[in-house]
Amino acid sequence: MSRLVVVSNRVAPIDEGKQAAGGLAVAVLAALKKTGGIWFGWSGTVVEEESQSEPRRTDVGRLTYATLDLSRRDFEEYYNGFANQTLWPLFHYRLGLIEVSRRTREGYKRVNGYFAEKLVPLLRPDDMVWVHDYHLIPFGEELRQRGCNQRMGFFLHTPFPAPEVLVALPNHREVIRELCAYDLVGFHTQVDLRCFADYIRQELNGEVEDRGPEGGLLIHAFGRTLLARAFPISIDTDTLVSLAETAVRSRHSERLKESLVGRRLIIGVDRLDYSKGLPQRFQAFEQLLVAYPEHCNRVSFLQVAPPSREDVPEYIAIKRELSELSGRINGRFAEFDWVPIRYLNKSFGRRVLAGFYRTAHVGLVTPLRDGMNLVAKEYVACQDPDDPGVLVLSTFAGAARELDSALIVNPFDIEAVADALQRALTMALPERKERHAAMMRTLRSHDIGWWRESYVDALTRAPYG
Ligand code: GDG
Repeated sequence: MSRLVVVSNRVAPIDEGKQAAGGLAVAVLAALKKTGGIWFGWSGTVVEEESQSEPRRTDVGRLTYATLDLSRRDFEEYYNGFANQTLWPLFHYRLGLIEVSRRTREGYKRVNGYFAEKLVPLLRPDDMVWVHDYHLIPFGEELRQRGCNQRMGFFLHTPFPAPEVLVALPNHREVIRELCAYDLVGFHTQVDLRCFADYIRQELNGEVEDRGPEGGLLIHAFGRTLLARAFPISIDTDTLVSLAETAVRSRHSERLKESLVGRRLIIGVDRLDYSKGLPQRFQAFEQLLVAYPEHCNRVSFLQVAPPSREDVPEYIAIKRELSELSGRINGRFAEFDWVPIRYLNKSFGRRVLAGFYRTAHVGLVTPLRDGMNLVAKEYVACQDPDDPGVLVLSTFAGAARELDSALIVNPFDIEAVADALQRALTMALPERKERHAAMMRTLRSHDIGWWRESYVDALTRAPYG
């Protein structure tokens, strides 16, 4: 069996206790543990000098971590610049937020070339290379230019935008050419896949062959043939179920329950990112208290929001906005013995979170755009099947395609989200159980193992040309 070489911007800290908050880290570690191989990427360290070092290698069982540091300039141009100020807002349909600069685009290409250069000596001829996310789109082409002909796959963790949005990027054609250097390109949903196919047809006059619902699309463009397919990412369902069963009796969960003194709890857990719709979510909770005042002093909203990308101006702005908003809403509604919004800018361990999810009566997941959203799936998996909470989920999260027994909302429609919260808080047990059971069937048949196996299986069958 071929080794798997996973390449991602960040390699999760080797000490799992310190595991980064991002969804990618959680998913990839679960995938690599089974196959063994290499996990290659940025160490997370920024160094002041410009010199290019060799990868740092650490072996843990059958898994090798190989990491590189980034110089200050590389970090600014590649990570903060093109990846997070151009591609991230673009792929999340936020054209008003994109920064376009040749300097950061060149920095992005330079770092991808540097990473490829350092991976080449570690590769074996029959390895399969699996590259993750928008930071590393040119990585495959950079490897090919260095003579690598291994099977190469790419998986995009964000949405893929409609071509009408993508063309706002000055060098969009070049970016798509880079994407077409892979043998397999994976997206979360059929919607993303359709947007990609639309671009290939409309902008490149490329050919798209439909291989049926599970088979994906064969793309002929730039003189190559590749397979594009949807692989909705998921969670380690069984592990989360058992984690939540024990975590709910932990000290943290007990403390949370005691602090509620019989009140009900709505929970949100998100990286502090403008794509997650947090201001609208806070306003929807405020609207619930206005429209249904019986919930005043009866319901609390716990929002866990660990800070993210703190060097990027838009993230500084959203953090300030949320502090002001939570302060204003709490000032307006709080009682001497009740604070409506508990807004926490910090992260918790996975176990603690699992206990919090299970304690909460409503999971509120309302991104304005999201590739998948693993929190939605985690919330469902952590519920007590005999007395489950209700998931309120944005229609713009990839997860809404699968979790259609959630209460699906438009996150821009604040009054409708408040109404959905009211419905969730008053839903009778039989309906809650039925909705939960339907979603659990999906999460059990399509867990993280299914995602990894179906992707790796498709990559094993490459090349498609
Ligand atoms: C990207 C895409 C896609 C959050 N706070 C804490 C914590 N988390 C964990 C959650 C969940 C993960 O982080 C977040 O994953 P999401 O999927 O919700 O969102 P992104 O970080 O934006 O992930 C997304 C994903 O990649 C995978 O492809 O679904 O669409 O944007 O697992 O539980 N974990 C811990 N403490 C926290 O405070 N331990």
